[in-house]
Amino acid sequence: MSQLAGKIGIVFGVANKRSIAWAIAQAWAKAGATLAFTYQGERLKDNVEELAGTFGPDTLILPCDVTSDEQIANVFKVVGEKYGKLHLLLHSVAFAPKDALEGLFVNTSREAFRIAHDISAYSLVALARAAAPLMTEGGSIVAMSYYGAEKVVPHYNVMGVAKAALEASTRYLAYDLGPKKIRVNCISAGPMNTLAARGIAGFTDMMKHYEAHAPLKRNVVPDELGATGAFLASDGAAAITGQVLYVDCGYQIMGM
Ligand code: NAD
Ligand code: 0WE
Repeated sequence: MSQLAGKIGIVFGVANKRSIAWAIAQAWAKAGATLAFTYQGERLKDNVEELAGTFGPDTLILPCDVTSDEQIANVFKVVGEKYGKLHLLLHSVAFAPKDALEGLFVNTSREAFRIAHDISAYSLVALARAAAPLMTEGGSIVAMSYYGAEKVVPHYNVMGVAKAALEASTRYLAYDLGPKKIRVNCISAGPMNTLAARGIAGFTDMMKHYEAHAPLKRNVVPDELGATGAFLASDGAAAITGQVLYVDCGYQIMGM
């Protein structure tokens, strides 16, 4: 219940109430953590203020486009000034230009490849590096991945390659930061009906496919991602680092 009491966390990737980041933030807060939030740009500021504001008027809410080294530096400067330390970091951020998720992977442009990797994979490295000096009591860093990192999911394309880079980065970060008692893990979630999934052709059929083929015969619900996020943040996961945990109703084990 209060397994995260006294922990300070920062959440990257809330866009609206359907965001996976919001589900995990709620679980972290319920377990007693004090949270700060970032938003990508002015467009999302009001949304995040309204949601994060439910944790009290004192809640730190800062702008952070992860393509900006300056904005990343500012976030950790302000968190350092306010709390002096940090225990938890959630990376729930991904983006690839829309046309790269539509046609063939072979047609991915140099620029779409760069953008997808910068926002969806390199950002974890940059955030971990900036967070580490504040994680003086140890820490837990959690990032969100998807099965398209390891198997071909039609149209996931360059995002699958970027998620493979995110998962490999998780392992190298776990090695570098392990001596500081900072753990780094990924949650590989089954498909969720969020803003990032909206407008993706065939997404409803994909949810039906998971329902039919996953051992549990259903899709994942946001609270279940929250529960896994809270577990990875807790001392129950004290010996788990560098891993990808599948929270997908078992879909990943299937061969056919
Ligand atoms: P979402 O749209 O709610 O969240 C994506 C977030 O990325 C948004 O908050 C957006 O503002 C942020 N973002 C994009 N570009 C950014 C930038 N330059 N700087 C800062 N933030 C930026 O969708 P979601 O489904 O909650 O996605 C969260 C994470 O979960 C992503 O990493 C996604 O790949 C992953 N994931 C999603 C699913 C799914 O089916 N929805 C499944 C597995 C993994
Ligand atoms: O990681 C994701 C989606 C991330 C994402 C979504 C968008 C939509 C809007 C990244 N970039 C963009 N760019 C946009 O312009 N998921 C795991 C959800 C997802 O997206 C897919 C999927 C699944 C599942 C795309 C194709 C096929 C399957």
